[in-house]
Amino acid sequence: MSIDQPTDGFETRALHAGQDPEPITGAVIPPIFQTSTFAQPRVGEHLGYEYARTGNPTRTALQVCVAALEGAQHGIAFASGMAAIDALLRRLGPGDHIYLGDDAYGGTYRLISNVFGGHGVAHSAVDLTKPETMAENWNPATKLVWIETPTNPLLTVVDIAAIADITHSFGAKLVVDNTFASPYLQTPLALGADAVVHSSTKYLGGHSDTIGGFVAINDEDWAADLRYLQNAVGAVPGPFDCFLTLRGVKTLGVRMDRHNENATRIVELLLGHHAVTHVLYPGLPGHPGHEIAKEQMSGFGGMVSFRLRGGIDVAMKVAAETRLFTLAESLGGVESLIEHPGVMTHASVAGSALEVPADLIRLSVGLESADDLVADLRDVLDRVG
Ligand code: P1T
Repeated sequence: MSIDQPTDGFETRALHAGQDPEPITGAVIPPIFQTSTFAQPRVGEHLGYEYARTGNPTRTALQVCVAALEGAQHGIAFASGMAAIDALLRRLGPGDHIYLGDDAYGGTYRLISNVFGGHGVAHSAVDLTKPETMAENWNPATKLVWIETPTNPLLTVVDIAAIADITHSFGAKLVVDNTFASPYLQTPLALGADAVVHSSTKYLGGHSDTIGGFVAINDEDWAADLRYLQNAVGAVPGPFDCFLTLRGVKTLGVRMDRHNENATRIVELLLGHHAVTHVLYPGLPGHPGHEIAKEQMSGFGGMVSFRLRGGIDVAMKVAAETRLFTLAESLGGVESLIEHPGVMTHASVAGSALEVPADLIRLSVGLESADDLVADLRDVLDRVG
């Protein structure tokens, strides 16, 4: 019998799902099967694996584990978050339409508007905090609704269950990008989403040392299409990347708890600082999505955004002058990062409905000592304020 059971708790699944000891040697950790191909005993017969684009045991372990964390029947790993998003969007063809929220990762918007848009797929960016407006103006060509919650970078929270109901009432499918929350804080399939996508580069991997993407899904036919694309297109993660991501996943729960705690300390500092005009964090009682976040999340995460008195010049200075918060794109790693979305991660949304404020700073609050992080940020805010 497999050592993992669907009824096990989150941390137990993180450590054991898909990770039975390796049968030949007893290796406790799934090995890195660094091979491109697998010997076959006879023509037309194989031992479960033929060619490593099609399947690799290290990738299988990761797929089984993260699917178990999302409460999904199927997990499909990709070479990056964008590759996973691309595979899901391939459900759309010329003449189809997709709704996405008016705040989302810039790369997702670029792929939908420039790449799929160039192939005849239309999109509308809408305020999904008011899903009834989308319902009233529903475009009948819509096949997919695409949401992030909390969103990147404004940390807007949208009601997954409400949007799932609306989407399904029109016969469309709902995809939730769960990168910011991670399955430890939020499981969208249980709230009615049809597919969950991750940049596993972020909290799942957790150590800023690998790029990866993931789809968790229950729909059998869609899962089969995605597996077909995994093999036919070939945007698959290598075995070492799968190993690193799976190693990261083992500590997801304890990391997320500490991300939550450290982010709360940073939010307290920002709320009390005169250089700051707005603090965007779903854990704040005054956040417009706080009540929904309390319902659909078990914690508010490690991402904090804020706006500065003094506009873009001050924002650029703050982003460049912290000691511990490293100025860099990405998020979700153990170390703290700071960035200016308007110029960095979200440059591709400039001039669109998704444009972000020029005085916005985004923090990925890491696991350093909270006192040190608070002191670092306070120092730079005091200097500019
Ligand atoms: O970078 P990649 O693994 O391809 O994932 C793309 C992606 C998808 N979805 C969300 C919500 C994301 O935030 C990202 C990547 N985001 C950054 C690199 C960033 O700094 O925001």
